[in-house]
Amino acid sequence: MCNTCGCNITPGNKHFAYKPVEGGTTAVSVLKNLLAKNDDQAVHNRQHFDSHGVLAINLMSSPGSGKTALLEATIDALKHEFRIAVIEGDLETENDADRIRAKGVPAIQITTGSACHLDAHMVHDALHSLPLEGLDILFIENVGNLVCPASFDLGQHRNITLLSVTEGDDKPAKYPVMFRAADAIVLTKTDLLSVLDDFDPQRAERFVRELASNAPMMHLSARKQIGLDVWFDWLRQELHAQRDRVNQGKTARPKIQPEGVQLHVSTV
Ligand SMILES: Nc1nc2c(ncn2[C@@H]2O[C@H](COP(=O)(O)OP(=O)(O)OP(=O)(O)O)[C@@H](O)[C@H]2O)c(=O)[nH]1
Ligand SMILES: [Zn+2]
Ligand SMILES: [Zn+2]
Ligand SMILES: [Zn+2]
Repeated sequence: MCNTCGCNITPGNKHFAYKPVEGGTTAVSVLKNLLAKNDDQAVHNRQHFDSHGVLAINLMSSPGSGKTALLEATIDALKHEFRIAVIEGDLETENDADRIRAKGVPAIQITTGSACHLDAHMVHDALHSLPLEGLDILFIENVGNLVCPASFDLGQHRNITLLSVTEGDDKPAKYPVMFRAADAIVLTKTDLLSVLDDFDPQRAERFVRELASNAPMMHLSARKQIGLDVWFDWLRQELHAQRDRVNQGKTARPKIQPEGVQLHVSTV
């Protein structure tokens, strides 16, 4: 069905995809249907989060950019201030969830098999195993992938895109869909800037602004604990905003990008 990367059929949505289809149904229409079903599920997930006053944040980046390391540093610093839980997405292994649990915070691992992103159905299955009652912030660490996760609403309120200095400062230009989906961008591993003299943070930011994005960019090193306060303040501010929305019966949707169909069906 997905003749580009095969990632559209996930453990969460395969019951929709493998229903008998009517004659003349194309891959594009099946995929559009899956994305519509995903969006319905995402709305339901967001209702779960809002009804418990939880702020849900989706972390996206290429593999190894430092998502789990940032979560570990965040939990170390904030676990007495906020009640935090994590949903971890990976193709295989329970490793990231084990790292989070070692910090004393509940974590649910979703192993996606061949699917290179999380979808709203997988997140729904996970969130019913989490103690949402009394939770302040739920982090969802998406599968390491700088393309597909940007097009799937999981029910989160905000998207964070991470860019590590080891990846090159041109990534916002080469992967515009992902960087346009970011409500905030985190430049990670800045402790390595002194040895990576070809990474220019200002150039990276210029590429982001060329995408007409005004997302704040935070520069930090989870390893060396540099620049983390700005990130923590952003989280505090977002949690405050989420509580105000909940009190007013409102919600917030992140900057999901609509390119999912085109990205996944090369014949479109
Ligand atoms: N120097 C340095 N290394 C870091 C930093 N943050 C993470 N790393 C290293 O980068 C590697 C990948 O970090 P992870 O936190 O596992 O990255 P991830 O994005 O969660 O990876 P996936 O879940 O596989 O996509 C590990 O070896 C980390 O120790 C940092 O701030 N500075
Ligand atoms: Zn894909
Ligand atoms: Zn990770
Ligand atoms: Zn439900």
